[in-house]
Amino acid sequence: MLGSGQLSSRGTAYLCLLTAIGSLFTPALAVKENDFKKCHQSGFCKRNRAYADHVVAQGSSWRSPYKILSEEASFKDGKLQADILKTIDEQGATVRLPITVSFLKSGTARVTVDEERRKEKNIELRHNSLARKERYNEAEKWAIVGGLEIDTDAKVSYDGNSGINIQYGPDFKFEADIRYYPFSIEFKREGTPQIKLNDRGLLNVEHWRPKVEEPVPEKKEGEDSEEGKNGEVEAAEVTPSEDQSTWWEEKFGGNTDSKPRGPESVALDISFFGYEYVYGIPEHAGPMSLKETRGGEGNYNEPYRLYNADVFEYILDSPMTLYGAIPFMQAQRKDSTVGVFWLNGAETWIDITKDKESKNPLALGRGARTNTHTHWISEAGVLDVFVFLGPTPRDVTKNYAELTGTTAMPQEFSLGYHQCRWNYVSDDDVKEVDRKFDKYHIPYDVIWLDIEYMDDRKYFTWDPDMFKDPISMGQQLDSHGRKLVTIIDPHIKNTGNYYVSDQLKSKGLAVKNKEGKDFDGWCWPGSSHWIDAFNPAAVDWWKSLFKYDSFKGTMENTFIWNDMNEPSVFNGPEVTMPKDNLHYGNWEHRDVHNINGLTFQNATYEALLSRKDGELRRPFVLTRSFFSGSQRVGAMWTGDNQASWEHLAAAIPMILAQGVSGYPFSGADVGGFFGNPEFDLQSRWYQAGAFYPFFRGHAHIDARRREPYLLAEPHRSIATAALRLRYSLLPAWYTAFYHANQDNSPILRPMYWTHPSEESGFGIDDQFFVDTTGLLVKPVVEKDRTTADIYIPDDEVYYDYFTYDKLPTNKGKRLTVQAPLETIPVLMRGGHIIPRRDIPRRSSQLMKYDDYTLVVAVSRDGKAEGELYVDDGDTFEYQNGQYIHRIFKLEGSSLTSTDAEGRDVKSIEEGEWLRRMGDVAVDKVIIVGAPPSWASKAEVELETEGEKTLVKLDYHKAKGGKAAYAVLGRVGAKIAADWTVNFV
Ligand code: NBV
Repeated sequence: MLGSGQLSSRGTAYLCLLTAIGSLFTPALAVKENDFKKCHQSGFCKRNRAYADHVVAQGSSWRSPYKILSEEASFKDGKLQADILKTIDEQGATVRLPITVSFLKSGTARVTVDEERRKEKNIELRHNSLARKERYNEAEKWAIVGGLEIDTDAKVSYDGNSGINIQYGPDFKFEADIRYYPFSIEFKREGTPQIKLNDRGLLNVEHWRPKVEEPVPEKKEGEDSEEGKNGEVEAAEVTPSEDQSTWWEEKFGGNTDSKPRGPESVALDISFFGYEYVYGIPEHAGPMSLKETRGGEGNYNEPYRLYNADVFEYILDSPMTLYGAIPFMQAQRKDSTVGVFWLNGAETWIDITKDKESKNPLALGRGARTNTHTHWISEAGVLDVFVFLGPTPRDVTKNYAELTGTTAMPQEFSLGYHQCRWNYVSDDDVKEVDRKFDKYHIPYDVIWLDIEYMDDRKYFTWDPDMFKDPISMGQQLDSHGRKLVTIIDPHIKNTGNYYVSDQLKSKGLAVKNKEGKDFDGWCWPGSSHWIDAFNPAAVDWWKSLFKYDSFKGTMENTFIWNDMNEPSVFNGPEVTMPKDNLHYGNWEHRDVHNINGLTFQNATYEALLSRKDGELRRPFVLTRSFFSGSQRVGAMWTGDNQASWEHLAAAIPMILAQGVSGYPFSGADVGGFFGNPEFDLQSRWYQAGAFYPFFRGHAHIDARRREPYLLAEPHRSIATAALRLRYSLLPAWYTAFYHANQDNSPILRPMYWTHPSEESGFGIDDQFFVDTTGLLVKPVVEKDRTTADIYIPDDEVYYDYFTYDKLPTNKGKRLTVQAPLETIPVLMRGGHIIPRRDIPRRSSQLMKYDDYTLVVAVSRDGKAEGELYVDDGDTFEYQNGQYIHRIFKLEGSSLTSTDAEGRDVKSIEEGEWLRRMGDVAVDKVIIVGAPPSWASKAEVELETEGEKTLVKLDYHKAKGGKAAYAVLGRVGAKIAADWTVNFV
């Protein structure tokens, strides 16, 4: 058995090997910033930034080469179809770029721009490439699951030679003003401009052209052009002279990209008028409110980059890319939220600048306002952008979710605590850790196996010496409701006598290199091939591998972790695949890179759904890499962070950014992946982690053992208290996930999201509300800090969650609370009712039929409301009505529980779970801020199921700073039933 800090000889051998791999292929032990491209090292980013600089330098004399042909533009059935002509040379030759502007029933507008010549496959590929000729147009297939119905009621309010104006959306409050030349689209809400596409004229679609050897000969007349010199575009300026050095080939870090289709980037500027704050576009380690990227004090010099990558030991406060990409941005100003979704799976960069109109004398009288300008640059694919006009954060979140889907209903256990490390070295080791948690009365739900559990690094196998009896391990865990998660990555070891590798090759399901042969690269198992999860046949095959009788040693309580799916390729450019690799349908890797992680997690999700015929249970799959839509198939975590206070602090804005970007099921490695956290850091991390939607402790193979029971006192008790707090609040967490499943609202809600009228909260990203519970949390993330300054966004009353102190709050001001090491700053906002389960148990499953406690935080005007959603937490039976959904209300002198959907619960046919829940009761109600008129009462009347009984009331008068509170004990009302408590 291994104690803290010990490693098996096998573990040590791996370490040496990893170090060796590390020195061969840079990423393994310390990746530096320089291993990843900066904008000037990425040809298309550099060109588009130079283009922007040129345009700015030209000032008002700039004439964009893009123009819509007015006579060919037609608006019909909610769609404008037209061609943009791009003038490409001095002679006025043009290329056609078909544009569609569609208005969707949801009130969302969509603008897509393609390129006629590539669309018609009328181009030549270089180097005998097998790649597709078109611009990639299948991102939609992966990201979008609905919301595309066209609003045929959208109507034209102006149609002329210079442009067309369309009214659409709810009550026709939205308007799209499409100008033909210079081409632009301005979106207005109730007459006020909100968002403008091509406001600054940075639209750039790099059209196809044949490679011409130097010196560049004059273009032959008519080449690339059907329109030739028809006079239409004479006024336009030709694209400024540009750096052609990376048009046909691009080198970085010893790798060469053959670029068979030449330059093909798409770029567009998008301005947000009057909006000072923009959020979203994860994944980056920086503040939630996005910074400017064109230099200046406190700003970045680099654009935000989205190019999913295995960024080892990532740096903080940086626009550098990380493991996942969601090209969705929201903009916020007082009482107004809007957003855009740039649907593109290729490498993407986003520049952000802000201007203050107060500097502009013309703005006098209008007050100072700030505009945010963004510049979106993608390497390839069609230009496809969705525009959301709000007006609330909830509207924008909802509109994005209508397109990309909502958070999957989770396995209930996955909201509990997960214990991971690289690695638990044997089945005995796992059993021992499991026993230790019990010995110290620390709850946990899942133990994880990292990459060392396999035989010779081959997925779907077990190390025959160390994991002799995985089933007995699974059974021990199952005996107290616990689960096992094993890691399965997308690279398959390229070795003989390994059925997975043999099948992958013989069935032709691997990603191909540019010659069309199975791509061979290095990952931690050595030479490997990668499953191409874009291929439906590969997904079918993947499913077959997870069947219980195929992946022997797994059972019903085994779930899966997908790592390295950016994909991470140790010897590839920027630790990933060459861009000229080929995927299913002969799309280049360049086209789909950012979607790759999603396809793999999706394949695993599908596989878990079909492990056994007739078994219909919700999968749990954790992913490192993600794209828009990943929220539908599992959780994500923020990758390889470090055991430092800075990383503890950085995780909060990152998780908030995930939430407001449509992927709320997120967390960071608790304790920090690299290094050994000091005890106080680890304690604080458990306190913060208890409020991550995904709560997992994890550690690098070099790190000392740090399971919470190993902590010295008082730290063990501090971590245990944080874990128990998480478990007691599981009913509230599960209800939060239900909300995320309904409309994808963030689980952790930043101030701007809950209080979009309070500008002073827009920049705050170190505190959050948990769903609709009114719990306002500000984890302490600084060493030796014993107080917390909590921003108060409104006039409501706030109580301390633990002491019931009524706090001296002031709207828009910070409240300082004491937060010694054993304390988590958690406030209850008046007006909410929080469901809890107070009996500490070993796992969430063991709490399944426990009674509830309701904590009522009375508002300033004497009211409160709360919600509970609960189902079996495992199957899809909730889709057949097998759930309990209650609304609790304190109003006047009564507290009631009614069905949240007005269902007649008696008429629901009960399955096994619902039947057992019939016995589960509300045991206790704690009313914080109880009115003084209750002081004289010793009993109150409970009315439920046609009967009236008396319930004991304990009243505690307000004392010192403490609010008055009342406790109803042994209430006994059934959780599934309607009931009323009368306080008169
Ligand atoms: O599987 C090992 C690690 C894992 O512990 C970590 O959480 C991942 O982010 N993994 C990276 C692979 C490292 C490869 C050497």
